Amino acid sequence: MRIVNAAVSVCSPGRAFVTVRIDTDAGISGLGDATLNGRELAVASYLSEHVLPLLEGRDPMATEALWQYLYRGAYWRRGPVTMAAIGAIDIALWDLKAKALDVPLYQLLGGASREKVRVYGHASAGDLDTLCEAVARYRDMGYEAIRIQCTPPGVEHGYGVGKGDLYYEPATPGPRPAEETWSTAHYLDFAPRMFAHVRDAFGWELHLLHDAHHRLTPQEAAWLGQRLEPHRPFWLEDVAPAELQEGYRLIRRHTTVPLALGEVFNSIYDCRLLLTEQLIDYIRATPSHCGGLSHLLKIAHLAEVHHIRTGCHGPTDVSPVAMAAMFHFDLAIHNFGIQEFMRHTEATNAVFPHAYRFEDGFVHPGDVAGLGVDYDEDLARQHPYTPAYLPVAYLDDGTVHNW
Ligand code: GCO
Ligand code: MG
Repeated sequence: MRIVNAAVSVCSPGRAFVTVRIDTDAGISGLGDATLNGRELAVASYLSEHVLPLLEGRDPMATEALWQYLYRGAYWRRGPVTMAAIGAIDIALWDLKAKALDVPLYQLLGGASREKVRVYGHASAGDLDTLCEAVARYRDMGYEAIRIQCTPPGVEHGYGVGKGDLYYEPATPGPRPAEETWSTAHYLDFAPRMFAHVRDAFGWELHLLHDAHHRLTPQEAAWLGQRLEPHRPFWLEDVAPAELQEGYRLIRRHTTVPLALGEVFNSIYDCRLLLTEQLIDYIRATPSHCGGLSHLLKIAHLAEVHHIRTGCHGPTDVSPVAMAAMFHFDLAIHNFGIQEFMRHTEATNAVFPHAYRFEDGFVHPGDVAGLGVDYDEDLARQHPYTPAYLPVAYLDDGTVHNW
């Protein structure tokens, strides 16, 4: 079997997605997701100008050799654009390989290590009572694990707070990013009260997660971790930026709160120290941003040796193609922890019909050969690309902060 064609397309059924399709002379095709929120066209052009033309005539079953060819062959290593491009090709090749062998993809990743994949949903609101209503809604849908986000009083914009009941979309269409203001002092005062309020209302029946979205320093994160310990969060996510991996030593020394990190990581080198020194508990790297399944498997195996579990990033800005790749991966690997599952809109699901199914707080990837996802290209063409940016955050004196 040989690759005869590889193409990339960008569409916006509610939000933007970058999709790769690889075709073979055997009539089998594979799909990959190259979406990089707010930077979609950079990856699309990296693919169409520099990567896709290299694939024609190659053996699509040689997933590892092709990965190394694209990674080492570029000379310029790593980075979000390169790794999203390689990730999309890799996911498409695994889809193709599983279709060629007529098995659901998880069978090639070790087979099922569990019956189903535990996912967490997103409850968010502008005040605590509405937050509890959102938590109850997710609980009633069967979720056992729920992320709680609430705008702190005194903060103009809270990140992670959805605009509708079930859908969360941080990027806004337009030629420039939205501007938001942030106050760490107000947030630190509020976050422990938010946990206490939700625990009072729901007791210990739910796993509660929370995302600090890179807004704190390691010292502030340590302070927060200590105050959240009595409420036993499932995890505290992205408490501080992690370019300085050593910074997490300080957080770790001061709190036992479980730490999750890595949704913006694009290679194993972003987390080598975090994993080998056991500075985190959950690694959030995701296949479409981190070199595909071939590379993510290596990260997961290194994590396993160090008692760290996975918790892949699964926001709306990852298409159903990469979501399916995660569900197969989650079902198969031993050190799976939890999977983020933000719901896509109906418009997105119509463009990417899929076999994975949510039931009572768990997802199963389905038993269709390959990933179990299709791409309706005619429908996709009816949703032309709409540029959108993630917001930029400022402190109240005008200093740029981490969004
Ligand atoms: C999460 C994330 C996302 C990001 C988004 C940026 O935990 O799901 O923090 O909501 O903000 O993926 O593109
Ligand atoms: Mg996050």
